[in-house]
Amino acid sequence: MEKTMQVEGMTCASCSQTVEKVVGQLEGVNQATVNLATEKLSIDFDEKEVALKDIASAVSNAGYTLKMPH
Ligand code: 9UX
Repeated sequence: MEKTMQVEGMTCASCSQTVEKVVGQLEGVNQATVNLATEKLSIDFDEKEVALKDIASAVSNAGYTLKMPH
């Protein structure tokens, strides 16, 4: 499935590349793309293999904050 969520804390292109990398490396994530201007992360992932909270943890470990949908 595909979801787009807000990420806080990204200020330069290296930030967004880091987020794309750490999320993209997770098992079950097929594609992770960041739009730095809008601070949005779009992820194509298999919800049977990876949970949103795992994606949020990876973003958090890299030093940024994923705003969880509610
Ligand atoms: Mo850019 Mo981001 O110089 O944490 S890598 S601000």
